Amino acid sequence: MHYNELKDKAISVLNNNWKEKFSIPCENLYPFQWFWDSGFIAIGLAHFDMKKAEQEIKTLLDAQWGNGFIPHIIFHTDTDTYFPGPDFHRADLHPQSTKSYKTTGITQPPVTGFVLQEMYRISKNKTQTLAFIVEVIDKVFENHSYFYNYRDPNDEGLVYIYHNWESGTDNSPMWDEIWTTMNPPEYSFKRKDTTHIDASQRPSNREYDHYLYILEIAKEHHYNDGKIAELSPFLVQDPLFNALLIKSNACLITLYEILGGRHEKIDQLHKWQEKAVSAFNNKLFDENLGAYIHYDLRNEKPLKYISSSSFAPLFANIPTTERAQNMVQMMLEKFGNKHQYLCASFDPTSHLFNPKKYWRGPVWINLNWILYKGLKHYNFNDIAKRIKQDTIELIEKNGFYEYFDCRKAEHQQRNAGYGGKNFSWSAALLLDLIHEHSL
Ligand code: 2M8
Repeated sequence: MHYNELKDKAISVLNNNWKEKFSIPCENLYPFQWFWDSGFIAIGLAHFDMKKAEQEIKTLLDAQWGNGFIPHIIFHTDTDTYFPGPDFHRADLHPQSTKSYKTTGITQPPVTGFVLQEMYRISKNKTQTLAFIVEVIDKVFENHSYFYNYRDPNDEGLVYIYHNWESGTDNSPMWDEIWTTMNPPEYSFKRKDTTHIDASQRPSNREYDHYLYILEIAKEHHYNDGKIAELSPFLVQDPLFNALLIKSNACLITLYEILGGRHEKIDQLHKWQEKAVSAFNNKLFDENLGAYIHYDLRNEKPLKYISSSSFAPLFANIPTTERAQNMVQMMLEKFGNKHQYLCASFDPTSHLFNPKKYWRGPVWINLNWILYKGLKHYNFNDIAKRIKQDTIELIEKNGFYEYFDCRKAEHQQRNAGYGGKNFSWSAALLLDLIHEHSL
């Protein structure tokens, strides 16, 4: 297929998922606006309709709470085709939650800072795009303030997530150890996702019990951050989440410098950044594994597993060049043999790896995009090129699925794209990748 044809298809996926002032990730499975999806989608929209890209971000930030928090889902419509919906989440229990929208009381990886910079890079009318950035940038800064003020109880420079849905990598085997420390009740609830998608590709009901239990505890305390830090059975410092926050800090600094003035904000961002990068390198790097890992703050122990999140620090310029070289070596050894597409979401050499199930192994386009940018930044051009080509090939062969089998053999006889179809961020980030002619 010629790139132009692929590009047209991607644009039509995004246009079909556009709902007047925001985008849904895909029809049926995800009928609302999601935080980090919106960010990636805006990057794609910026390539052919900057006004829509701006609107996507404005709508997202319009749902920001009084304390700077941005919710992970904004329930724009009243459909009951998704569980758990607003009546379960009850974000209104928090005194500073938005009164204008129904939302969740959990968040997602803070992509907005780097998304603004990507939009500026893509823009053909920089003056107009800067006018938009002036309108929204302080809200993103307030969001970062929220994280450093409320999500870093030991003042380490690393923020925690209190729910696996906050990580974005919802069903990663990473969390399995944490589930063994909890014993939630067996809730009776009606899953909606498994009416749209083959249940073997989604989390189990028992896993959902854990997800709901954490929310029940947060609700019981009206989503009070102090209480959550004290009581939530899930409290994790996640390298993907923190790397995206650090990348977004850096992008806010660049954008504020372009805008001029705002010295206090720039100083504050530098302070957060210095502390964050050093804590990240000291606490989240495991010398024996040679990889960045998650840290279980509740049980005070590192989670010693390698996943695609382990390589996200490349995107935020966190490792030294020497460390980055070792990371790439390991990526090639574990994730990159010639029978596999890059990059599986979980260590393919682990017994916990499952190439068909949600975040337990398949390739995800947003992570590939993050890794591609990171590898290019460090001039690992061959492997960056391979990730880009693999990403394009997976979509060309299968269509714009939510996730893909990393085993090349699986793609020979049949379709090996899984989860939702016509998935927005797969289309959006493909547009961005094919737009860059080099590599
Ligand atoms: C998936 O998560 C939602 C819950 O947030 C779900 O499974 O219902 C994840 O892949 C998440 O990262 C993504 O933002 C969301 C929408 O695409 O779907």
